[in-house]
Formats: sequence, C-alpha cells, structure tokens
Amino acid sequence: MIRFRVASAWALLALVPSLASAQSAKTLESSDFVGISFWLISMALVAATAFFFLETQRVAGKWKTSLTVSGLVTLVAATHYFYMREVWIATGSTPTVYRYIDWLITVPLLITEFHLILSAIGRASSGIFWRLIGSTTGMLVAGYVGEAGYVGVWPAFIVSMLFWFAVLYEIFAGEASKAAAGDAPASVQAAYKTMRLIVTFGWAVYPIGYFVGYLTGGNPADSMGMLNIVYNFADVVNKIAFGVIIWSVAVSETEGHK
Ligand SMILES: *C/C=C(C)/C=C/C=C(C)/C=C/C1=C(C)CCCC1(C)C
Repeated sequence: MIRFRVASAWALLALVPSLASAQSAKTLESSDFVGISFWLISMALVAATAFFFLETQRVAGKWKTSLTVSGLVTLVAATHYFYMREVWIATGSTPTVYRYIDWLITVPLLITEFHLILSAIGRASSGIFWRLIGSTTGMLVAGYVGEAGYVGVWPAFIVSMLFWFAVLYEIFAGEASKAAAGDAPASVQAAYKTMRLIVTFGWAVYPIGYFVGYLTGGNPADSMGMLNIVYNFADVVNKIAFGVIIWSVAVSETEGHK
C-alpha cells in the first residue's frame, strides 16, 4: 500500500515536466531576474512535493492527509510555475490567468489545512470549512476580475481585502480559533498559531504585490516585474514554509505519542 502510494506520487511528478515541455525559442537570460525567480521557485516546489509525499510514511495516520494536502499544493503550484515561467520568458508578460487558476486550487487546499489540523484533535465543524472556502474564493475572484481588467483595480482590491479580513476573523476570533484553544495538545496549538500568522503576514505579501503592480501609477513594465517577484516570493512562504510547519508538528506529535 505504502509502496503503491509512493510509486504513484513519483509517477505524478514524472508527468510534470513533460506536460510543460518548453515550446518557445527564447531561453532564460542572465539579466532576467523575474524569470530566474520563476525557475528557482518551480524547482523548490518540485523538491517540496517529493518531500511531503515521502514523509507521509513517517507520521501517524491522522497526519497523513495533512501532509498529502501539502504535497498536492506544491505539486499543483509547480505545474503552474512551469507554464508561468514559459509565458514570462517567451513574452515578458504577466501570466495572470495561470496564476489565478493555481491560486483557485491551492488556496482552498491550504485553508483546508486549518480544518484538518482541527479534525486531528476532533474539533472541526463543517461551518468552519465552508466559511473559509467561501471567503478565500471571494477574495480570489475579486482579485482576478481586477487584474484581468473586468472591473477597476481599486474596487477589486477593496472587495478582495474584505474577504481576506473575513478569513482572519474566522481564524483569530471565530469558531476556528475557539476550537484550537483550551486543552488542545500544545504542538497543535503552536502549529495553529504559526499557521494563522502565515495567513496574516505571509498572505499580506500578495496585496502588497497587487498594490505595487497596479496602484502606485509607476512605469507598467517595472510594476509587472515587481508584481511577479513579490507574488513568487510569497508563494515560497505560503506554500512551502506552510507545509513545513505542518510537517514539523506532525513529526513531533507522532514521535511524542508512540
Ligand atoms: C499559494 C497561493 C496563495 C496562498 C495565494 C494567496 C493570495 C492572496 C491572499 C491574495 C490576496 C489579494 C488581496 C487580499 C487583495 C488584492 C488581490 C489579491 C487577490 C492579490
């Protein structure tokens, strides 16, 4: 069973590069720092995926799903990074649509981790789950219609911010925060607190990227370079580091409760 799981994880990984094989004649230039960041992060995401999948073997049953979800997040993101990298290197334009398709899949998966960590201690309700999914989806749809030019960049920004605040409310003051408090195991409480700091400070980097990209009135080419660097950097924190936190609590809980 375990062998089968590992084998299927590797098979998935092997598919990734062939799905995204380079078609363009242009290659990465040594002065293209945005392009370099796309490359670096796509590779880091591949490595993180292998790591999270393999480590599912090491942790107790109730943590396996959390680690699998972390691996899915980095797998989906790695695949999108191959395409985004191509768009950037071949055309120099911002790969907005791939970026948002990636977010539309990975953000709900990430936010599900709050639900999973609460389930692992028997405290999750379906209300928590659906509120978090609803708010994050609203946040992304608003961001997309702004970036893709369907509505003004300012109104989209404000609506998206409000949805993000709704997420923060749920995890700091709402039902989710109450479920994580009290007599929950110390390692779970610590992980929950770190995860919500990531959703506060790590996620805050995205609206900063949007702001420098669209709302400062700078030279559009420079703004788009900054936007992509900032979004790329944010993905390292919010996808890889977030997974590593879950991995570390899973390992310490597993080894402490043998
Ligand atoms: C792996 C990808 C993640 C965790 C993406 C998260 C994205 C956000 C938190 C985006 C938030 C935005 C706002 C709060 C306002 C401006 C528009 C967005 C979509 C950039």
